[in-house]
Amino acid sequence: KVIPVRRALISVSDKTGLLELAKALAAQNVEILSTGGTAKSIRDAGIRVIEVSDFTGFPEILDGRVKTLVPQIHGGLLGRRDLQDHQDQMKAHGILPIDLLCVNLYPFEATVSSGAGEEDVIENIDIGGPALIRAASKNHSHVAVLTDAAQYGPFIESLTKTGGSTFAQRRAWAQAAYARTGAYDAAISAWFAREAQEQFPERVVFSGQRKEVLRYGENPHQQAAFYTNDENRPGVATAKQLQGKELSYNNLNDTDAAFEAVAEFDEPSIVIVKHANPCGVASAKTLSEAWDLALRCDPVSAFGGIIAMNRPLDAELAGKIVSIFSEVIIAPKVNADALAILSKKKNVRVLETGSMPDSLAQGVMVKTLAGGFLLQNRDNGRPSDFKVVTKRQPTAQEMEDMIFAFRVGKHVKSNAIVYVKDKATVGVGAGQMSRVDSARIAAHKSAEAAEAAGLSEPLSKGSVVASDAFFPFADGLQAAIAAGATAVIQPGGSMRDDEVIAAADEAGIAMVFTSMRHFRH
Ligand code: 93A
Repeated sequence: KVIPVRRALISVSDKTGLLELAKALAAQNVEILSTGGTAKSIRDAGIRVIEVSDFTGFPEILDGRVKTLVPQIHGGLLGRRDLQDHQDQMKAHGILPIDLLCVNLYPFEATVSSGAGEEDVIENIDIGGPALIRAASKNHSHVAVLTDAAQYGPFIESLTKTGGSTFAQRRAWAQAAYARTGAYDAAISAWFAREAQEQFPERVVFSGQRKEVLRYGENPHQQAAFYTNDENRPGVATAKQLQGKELSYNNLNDTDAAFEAVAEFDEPSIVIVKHANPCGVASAKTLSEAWDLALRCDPVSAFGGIIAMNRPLDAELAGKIVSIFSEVIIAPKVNADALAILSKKKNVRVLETGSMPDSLAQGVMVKTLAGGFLLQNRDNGRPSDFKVVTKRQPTAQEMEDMIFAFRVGKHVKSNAIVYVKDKATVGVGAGQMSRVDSARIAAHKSAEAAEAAGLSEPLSKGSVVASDAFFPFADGLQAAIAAGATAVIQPGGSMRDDEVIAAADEAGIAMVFTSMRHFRH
């Protein structure tokens, strides 16, 4: 049965399609009620509209937090047309029926993703809108509810032809309406959950399951044990060991560093780690290609290293890996033919994790110090704001390599300097007390690697370079320029940024600021 529309309430944050709808309603002599901003848009288009506050005699108060949360509105949406008792009560309280509701909500989700601050986020929690939607949808036998501009067209068509809408239409719109308010509340609760995780309780208790007592700690005179406390995170704590000697304390620490680093990349990638620092990282079309490039970066350090990958380990790669001595191999999956090849080196520890972890996941890190400990969230940050600060713009290839280099740098101990070419590291400087030393060491390594590969020029020639924190002086940058880098990525924010930018401009290289630092100590 078609229910005619005589009175409509429109309250929309997103004004898309609003005027077409209002025009169609006005053409059918429908009385339009509306809230502040929406009423203004309709009025400005020359269409007759009544402000909700005029309709109810109650003003919008509390900065608009209370606009439509009044009995005249909710009574008008909820009153049953088929019950005399409801009709009598509405009459007694001066409540007029509202036959159509059109609402879209404050843009909570968009506000959160824009990175807005807490106050803005909270203010964008719509209360009146969902209340209206839920009320009208409950009474869908009598009231039509539109929550999406895509529904306006079919509604207008039906209104123009019949003066109203059918039960089937109203029921479908009610279902869509509850889906929308449900999703909206889920987004709000997810925001609260994320916020809560960012704060630590007054008293922190660490608990875990002892997985094994280790032979010793970092050194043979230290006792050690391995505890696990998150069985859902794929990685070293939950991996299955397929073969090899018992894992040592240092093996576990290094393997974790390698696997967490390789999880940063989407393409087939390899990370080789020594002493918790990457000494070769590469992404390529296949794991086997990535391996060749990762190994090229520092074949000397790769000896006795930890090898991590983000794709199933196949026979081709296994054949290459066994040609050098390595301590641990960790992969989401190890194919049977690959394992058969690795089994010839029965000491090498092979770990299978089942899947890859989410490198953007939240987590808490702990570091003990004498008489206490430090807690922090894990560094799951990724810069999204790349600002070119030099006269020269980076090429697309340089930009891709810089993002890769910066992401590798996050997993290198500070001060970290990482040279990259074609999504492969070609020189890594780690853990130095001065940034210029890291830059020089990385360049030196790249020259050595080129020599080992029989190349005449250092691999850093024509590379890009990433620095985990800003260059305090131009000297670190100059070392990179001397090594042949053509583009630089770094957080920026030094007192001497101007000098550093001038040095880059003078050398004709491109430089990008990320505004995000990746210290790792
Ligand atoms: O602040 S509210 O939670 N309180 C209300 O009473 C209320 N009524 C409608 N938000 C409220 N609305 C929302 O205002 C609607 O859901 C819509 O998104 C927005 C439209 O405001 P304006 O017409 O002033 O642009």
